[in-house]
Amino acid sequence: MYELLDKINSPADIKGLGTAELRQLCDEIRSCIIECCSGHPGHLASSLGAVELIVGMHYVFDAPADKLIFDVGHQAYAHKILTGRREAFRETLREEGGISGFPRRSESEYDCFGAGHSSTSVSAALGFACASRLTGREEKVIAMIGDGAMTGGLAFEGLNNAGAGNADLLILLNDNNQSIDGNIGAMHEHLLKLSTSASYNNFKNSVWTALGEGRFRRFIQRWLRSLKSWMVKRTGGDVFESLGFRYFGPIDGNNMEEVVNALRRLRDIKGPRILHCLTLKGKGYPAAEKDPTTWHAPGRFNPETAERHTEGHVHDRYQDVFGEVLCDLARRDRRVIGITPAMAHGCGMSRLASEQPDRFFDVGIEEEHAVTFAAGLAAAGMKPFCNIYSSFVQRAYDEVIHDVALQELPVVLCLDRAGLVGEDGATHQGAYDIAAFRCIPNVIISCPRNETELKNLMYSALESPKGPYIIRYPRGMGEGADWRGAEYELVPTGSAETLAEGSEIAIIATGPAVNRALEAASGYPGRVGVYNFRFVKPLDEELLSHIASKYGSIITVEDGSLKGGLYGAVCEFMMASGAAVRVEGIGIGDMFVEQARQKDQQEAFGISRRGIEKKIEKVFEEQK
Ligand SMILES: Cc1ncc(C[n+]2csc(CCOP(=O)(O)OP(=O)(O)O)c2C)c(N)n1
Repeated sequence: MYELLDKINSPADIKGLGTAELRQLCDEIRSCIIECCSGHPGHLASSLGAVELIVGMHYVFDAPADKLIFDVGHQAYAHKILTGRREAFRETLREEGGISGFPRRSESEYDCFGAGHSSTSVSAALGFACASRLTGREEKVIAMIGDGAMTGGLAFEGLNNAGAGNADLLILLNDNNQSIDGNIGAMHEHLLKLSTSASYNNFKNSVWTALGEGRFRRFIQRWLRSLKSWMVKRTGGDVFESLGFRYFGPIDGNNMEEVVNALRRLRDIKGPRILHCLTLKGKGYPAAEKDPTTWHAPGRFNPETAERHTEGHVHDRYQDVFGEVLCDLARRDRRVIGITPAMAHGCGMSRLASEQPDRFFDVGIEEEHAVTFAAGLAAAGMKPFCNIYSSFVQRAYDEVIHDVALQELPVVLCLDRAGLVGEDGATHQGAYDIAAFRCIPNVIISCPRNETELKNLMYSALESPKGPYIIRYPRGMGEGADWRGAEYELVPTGSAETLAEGSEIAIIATGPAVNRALEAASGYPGRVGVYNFRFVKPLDEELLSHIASKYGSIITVEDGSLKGGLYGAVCEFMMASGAAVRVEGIGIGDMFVEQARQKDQQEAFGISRRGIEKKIEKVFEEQK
């Protein structure tokens, strides 16, 4: 079906190709990515933009001996296609048991370092470079990082260490001038300035190559430095050179010839060096070029017409509720601020960005900074709503403890994508937030069971004088509650709700799983009670004591880790109170959860009507 691509089974197969053939290969890889992503939703635009850079890396370097490390890893589809996974990629991308959307060490020897979260590549590459030096291996180490990922604090830490240590490391900066939304921040401005001083850099690099080794080169190098310092005044300074890297570029990262020439030149230079490559996100698919934010991860689409298939949302998504309620609260209270680390579109905060731009802050991929920035705002009397995906807040653990909880600052931490997330797989599961934060003093952890409860918890969090006030809710569609029609109601902190009284088994559930518990319990009227523990911390201890005195068995249900989660909390309470009650838990076990459809993952852990029914039957059976 693809004239060239079908013959490529490993990077060795591209080594003999000429430039025209490499260009054709890039076209075929693009078609393959578009065809595959149209039916297997994935990260389309980023992968399309990086094709020439990846082909160039495999052409010039010798993986797997040479180490190619991808930041985030969502742009690495061409790498998967070239490294013996073409058919599996086409047939199983992001499916259960199939090819991951990110590099994975367990998937291929060519994936030397796994990813999914941003800004790790420089540090990981430095690790490889140091190991290579210490063991006397000759391998080259190349990290590929986007301009968005380069804004993350971890990337700066890596640069700081690598530049000072004179590490032998090449960084390919894939600068498409976009994160998911438009990229932001001072580093972004700096890259723009560097791009516009391209003529100086081209001049410098040609002189460097033409001179060869020797004293004359060193003299010219000094002269170039003075020229650079003049340029520095004009461009605002080259941060990479100041950090000890040799900066090359910018080059056109979608021009195959330029990419190969630059990589060949840089392959044999030693030391920390960075090649600045300008690319077009979505390259080769007009709809994605035009709107890279929507086409970052567009879902299923018709490749011919670029018509996107809506996933049949019959109800509003939690993200719609969050976005609208935040705007409404911001209209009512001037102290309300919205903060997102680069996920405005995904979390629903774009609405606030257009309605109240001065109270909206996209801080870049900087979860740690987002939390401490929110703490500063709260200390100064504002009411920050900081929205972070559950798995990304793991980055900001210390900031939540040290800057927010310790000072009891009223920061509202909205954790989107809590629970099982589906096809993004193990790196993105929002499984650990309850367990991670439950042990921290002063933290309030809430989980709305539906859209209206999310609205009311956001309102209650605004009214709370103390924090951190965590509201965790899942990815995607709500329960169909009439949240727009409902007036705001204050939810007392730590209060649970009795939804059905029973006599034999009590189901203590949190989040939307409460509704599945109600459905399951409806088959056992009067026997199975259902309690909505919308706060996992503080726990409603009065209600728990009541439950302990009334029931012989408890089933907890949560879309999160059992260890340290609601299950852990209820067990601790029952042990401490000496209650003679048995506690069974439904939730995520002690394992990383791989990619699959979100519904299938929930079913696999029993976080579903059927799963809860099964557990009820098991408990009844064992009670006999
Ligand atoms: C720690 C962390 N925060 C947020 C994200 C979500 N995320 C995935 S890709 C991306 C944008 C990355 O931009 P860039 O590095 O420029 O790559 P591009 O997609 O533009 O090629 C973001 C914010 C993440 N993966 N990890």
